[in-house]
Amino acid sequence: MLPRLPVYLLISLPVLLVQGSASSSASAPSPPPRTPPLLGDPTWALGLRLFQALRSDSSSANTLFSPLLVASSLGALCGGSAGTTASQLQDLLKTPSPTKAQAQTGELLSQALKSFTEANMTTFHLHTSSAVFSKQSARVSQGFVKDSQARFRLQHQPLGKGDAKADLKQLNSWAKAGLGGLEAAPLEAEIQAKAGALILANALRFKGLWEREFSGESTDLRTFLGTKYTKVMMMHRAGLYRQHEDMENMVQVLEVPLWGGKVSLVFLLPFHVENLARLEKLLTLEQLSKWMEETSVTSMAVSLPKANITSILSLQKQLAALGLTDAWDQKVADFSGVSDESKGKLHLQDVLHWASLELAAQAGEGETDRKEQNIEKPKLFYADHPFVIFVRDNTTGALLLMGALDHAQGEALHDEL
Ligand SMILES: *[C@@H]1O[C@H](CO)[C@@H](O)[C@H](O)[C@H]1NC(C)=O
Ligand SMILES: *[C@@H]1O[C@H](CO)[C@@H](O)[C@H](O)[C@H]1NC(C)=O
Ligand SMILES: CC(=O)N[C@H]1CO[C@H](CO)[C@@H](O)[C@@H]1O
Repeated sequence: MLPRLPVYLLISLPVLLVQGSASSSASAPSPPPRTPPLLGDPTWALGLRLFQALRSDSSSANTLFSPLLVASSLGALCGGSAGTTASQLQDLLKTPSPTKAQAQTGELLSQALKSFTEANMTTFHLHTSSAVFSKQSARVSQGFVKDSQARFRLQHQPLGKGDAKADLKQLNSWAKAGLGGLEAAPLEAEIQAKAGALILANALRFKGLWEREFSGESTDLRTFLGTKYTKVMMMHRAGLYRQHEDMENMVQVLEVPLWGGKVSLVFLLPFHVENLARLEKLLTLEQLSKWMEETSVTSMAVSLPKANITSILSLQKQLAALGLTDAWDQKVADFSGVSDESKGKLHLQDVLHWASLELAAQAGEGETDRKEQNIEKPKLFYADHPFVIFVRDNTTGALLLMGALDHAQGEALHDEL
């Protein structure tokens, strides 16, 4: 392991793609409109709490999940439950400052899911699947199946009659298909599904298409100063982006829109090379809202690693820690809306999540304003060390993905300094 050298010793300035004087510089950028506040949104509230719970396990490296998918699948399950099982599910979807009645949470999630999937292929490449698996359960109500599919894209899948190994194989091959054939590492957890077990599963693979391409000529091989030092391709682009530097907390916030402006990637990058523990302690909804509000359009030279963030998670432990306790217990779980023969049998076994996000250079295709922007004296955003990333839908405000890149895959760097 290399000593942690100050960052300025390890990087030299990137080559910037600045085509200033050549283009007529008339087009003044209009600052993008304000996005709905985070505080009233269940995807942000649940996403942040889950993120903290996942990251409190210090062995976690490269975390990624979709708060929107988790929230909407739990929302669907909530529709099939009653009693304290239902109220605990509702509590998970509560927001600190509800702008709408809690009863409308389902509607909010359903619309966000729809808005998100409609942007497939123009704004991003998306593969996604959600399912509730059931093991030898009593007849599952057709009303529940129809409603969860129509509103939350949650399909019902019976698990086969085989043993735990066969179940695991079925889940893994379902996930691979859901990820559009991605060769992800399989889930290795023990799944001991008893009769009546329900397993919620989400799979999502995402590759954003930028509003402006990170040009191939301006990529180069650099060192990513993650938990291990690796060689990665860095992509560079200069442009006008919303940015904020929090001097006190030493965090840089950057928003980069995807094609069409409907969805943005938001990066939180510590000023210096460090692991993300300090930054993660700062992450509250209030702090995030504040950061987002304080961003302003700035001339930026942005450098991002070409990288994949991939995560395979069981969220059972974390959801239990956040207050979902009854659903797992065969004796007390009440999923009477899923099946009317459920008493003493139907229970939630696990909540599984496969997610992958690719950072690549590509922009979207078609009509858009491709005029080069006139960038003078840009500020640097140089993401060669761990950062936190969000993907949010600007029309609904929903949080599509939340994650952290602690380590970028690449050739290990030997001691050559
Ligand atoms: C997005 O479009 C691609 C290509 O048509 C397709 O394979 C994929 O299933 C679509 N994703 C969703 C979520 O509809
Ligand atoms: C990310 O994953 C995709 C799909 O497997 C692959 O094509 C791409 O090369 C990967 N990128 C990096 C930088 O490893
Ligand atoms: C912040 C931002 O880019 N806003 C966009 C959100 O989406 C609408 C509808 O596509 C656009 O008109 C906004 O410009």
